[in-house]
Amino acid sequence: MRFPVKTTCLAVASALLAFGCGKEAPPPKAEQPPAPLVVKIGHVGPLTGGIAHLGKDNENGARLAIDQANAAGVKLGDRQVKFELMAEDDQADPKIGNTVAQKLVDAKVAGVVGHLNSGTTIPASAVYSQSGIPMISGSATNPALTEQKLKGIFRVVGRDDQQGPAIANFLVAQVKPKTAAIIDDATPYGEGIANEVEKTLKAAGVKVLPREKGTDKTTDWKAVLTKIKGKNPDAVFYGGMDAAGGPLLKQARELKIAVPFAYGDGGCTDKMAELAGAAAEGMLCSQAGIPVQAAGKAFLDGYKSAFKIDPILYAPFTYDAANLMIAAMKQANSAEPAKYLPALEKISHNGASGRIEFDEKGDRKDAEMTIFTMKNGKITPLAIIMGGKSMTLDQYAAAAAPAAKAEKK
Ligand code: ABU
Repeated sequence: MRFPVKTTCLAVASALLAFGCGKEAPPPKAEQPPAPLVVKIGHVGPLTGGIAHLGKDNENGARLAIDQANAAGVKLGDRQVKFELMAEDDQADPKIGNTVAQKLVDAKVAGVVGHLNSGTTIPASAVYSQSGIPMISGSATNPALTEQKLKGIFRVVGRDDQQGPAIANFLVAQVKPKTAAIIDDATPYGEGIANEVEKTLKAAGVKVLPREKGTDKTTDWKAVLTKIKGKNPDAVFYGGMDAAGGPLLKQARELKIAVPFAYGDGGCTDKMAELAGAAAEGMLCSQAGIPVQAAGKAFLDGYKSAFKIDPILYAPFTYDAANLMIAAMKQANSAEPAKYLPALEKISHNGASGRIEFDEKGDRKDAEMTIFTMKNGKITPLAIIMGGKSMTLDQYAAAAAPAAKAEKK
């Protein structure tokens, strides 16, 4: 493009006059605050498939913690922080779990809440640990997760070698079975907790029938149940999740197997009543932590207001897991994993699920155990075992009241 010579000269001359001949330059622009520091936190669980309801519940817990932290405002150094949740679906499949773990590592997340299943969490934990990224599961209970002693790997629930004996001892005390049948879903969680229950039942003098197996996708249990019926046990324990455990109970009652059924945490949801109907009434189950009803008020009110539903099972624990990472970052004044991990290892935090500290393996110290029954279609706590003492929900609430007051919002 050609500019007319006359116009160009005039423009240059007036610019020189304006700034070079006594006229003041405009004041410097006010300094802009630095852009917020974006800190990504990953969450992984199954968001599709039979236990997607539990994966979404876990994700909601982590999301609530992040939304509350952003609303309250967090600064690291002189930078305002904006936390972002990267929520991924591992479909409860170990291979997909590892692919998703690598995706989060590549995206440079500062930490990961998850995964949900022991079967995905155990292999994925190696990916995170090798990359120096802290991971806290809010639901994986298989002891092998922390027995690997990988750096930066934690869980905020108890373990199946605590939960299995708790539900088995309750079954022995309440039902007094002479013979018990045990079925599992052949996953690390289902098989692992079934083994713990079997050990405890045998130690209490109960005869345990040869193990029966399905998968986490089994919905037709008739062949297994017919075999069990022929052996006439006094009680049945199922190691697995509610998606397969519900149809199991429904079909057992249809086959006129009337004995008590017991489950671990994976089968300890109201979904059991949805899947098994009236057949679920009176079932027993355990959780490797406090019941959701006993979680802190800031969590319960926040969850209901954000998602318009009640939390199901593990959401208080994933909420705590995300808050633990944020608290450790604040203590270290950094979201860099290598800088905040030492603070996380020695954290002491009053969370929605009670006081949380980790032992040297990354397990939660003094995890509570709860025993439930299904009453009027709702999973209802019968006993909370805390520090070796069994108490009711009301007694727990009174004992936990001082910590609940200090619950970090
Ligand atoms: N704790 C039960 C469900 C999660 C797991 O696989 O451990």
